[in-house]
Amino acid sequence: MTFSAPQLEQQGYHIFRETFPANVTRAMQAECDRLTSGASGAVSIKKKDAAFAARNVLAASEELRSILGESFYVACIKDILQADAFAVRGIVFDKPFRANWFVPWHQDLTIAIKERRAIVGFENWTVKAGIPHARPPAAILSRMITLRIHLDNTITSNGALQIIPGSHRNGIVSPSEIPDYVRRGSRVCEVGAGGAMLMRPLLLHSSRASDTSVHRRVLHIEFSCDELPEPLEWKWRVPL
Ligand SMILES: O=C(O)CCC(=O)C(=O)O
Repeated sequence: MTFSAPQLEQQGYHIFRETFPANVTRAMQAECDRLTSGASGAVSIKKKDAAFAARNVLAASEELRSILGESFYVACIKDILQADAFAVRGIVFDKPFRANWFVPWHQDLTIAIKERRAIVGFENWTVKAGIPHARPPAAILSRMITLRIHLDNTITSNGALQIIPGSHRNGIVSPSEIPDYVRRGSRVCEVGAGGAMLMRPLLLHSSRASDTSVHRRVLHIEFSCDELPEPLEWKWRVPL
């Protein structure tokens, strides 16, 4: 096992050497394609009629829950977040030729919540795919962890994630500070099919559009161990 918790805390990310067996990766690819094409329960996100993502994939897929629940990666997350960790959001991202996209440098600052209520510390309410989202206090974000499972070889040319090591350690970064962080140096996270990485949602990250027609499917799952203050509730709270 290659995982080291102190390194994750220092750098804000970890790329595993372990991978899923090829047959399990193929099963996840097929399941994620089914969800991205709008299988019941998942919300397919499209651009010009081509789907490039699906939300709500964990709640919609017993198969993914079962593969992940038995995986080495989730055992690691339970260890980091302590036994009562649960998944709070699951998204599949692809960068298909007809619906390519990029994202500028940012931190993941919002969580999905069942119902909007005015609670101190929960700000910037928005609605994504019909679901209320808000920015919670930084303490909640700083304890969360994201698992990204790569279903294709993900390299610079098909839009691999770029990150700024250590940028998660100062809480929420204001947009005017981002150029300084970028000058300190970024890294491209190339990961093979069936491989995975962990990252803290407060780690600054971005990704370029794909230059190829090769799939770049990533199953992105966010975990927490915090209950929200009443009456707020996580929109999804999937034990794995
Ligand atoms: O998958 C990617 O390339 C980026 C996704 C992203 O920025 C995000 O999850 O916030």
